Amino acid sequence: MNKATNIIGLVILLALIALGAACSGAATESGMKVFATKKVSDNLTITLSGEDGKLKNGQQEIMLSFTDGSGKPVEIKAATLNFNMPAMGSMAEMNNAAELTTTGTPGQFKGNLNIEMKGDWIAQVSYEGAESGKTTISTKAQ
Ligand SMILES: [Cu+2]
Repeated sequence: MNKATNIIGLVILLALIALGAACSGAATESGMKVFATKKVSDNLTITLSGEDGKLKNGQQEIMLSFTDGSGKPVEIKAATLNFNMPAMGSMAEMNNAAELTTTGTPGQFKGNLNIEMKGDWIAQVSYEGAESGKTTISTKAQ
């Protein structure tokens, strides 16, 4: 094979990889994969996603998304996200809040988060905008 054929081959390979990534299931726009979801109403579904499709023990980036029944973004202007673990025996209640920042997509927030231990965490979400309220979603850190 000459150089030109090699380059064309490489370009085709990269295009196929990009296509494969775009088609993989449950991936969000950001390339993150869903680990928890809650349908609050016909007009609102809340989705939590992460790099490996799971909530991890430790420092990580996550995504909090608000969409309607057809998967379109819902205009949420402000949101908070806290992960709570109730007291267990001698261990006090734990709260790990995500530091949220807005993205180019309305209703989609990026979150910086440090989960202190593996186990069951209750994601506490509050939101204001086209829809306002608060809810909880069960999650598990692995
Ligand atoms: Cu704990």
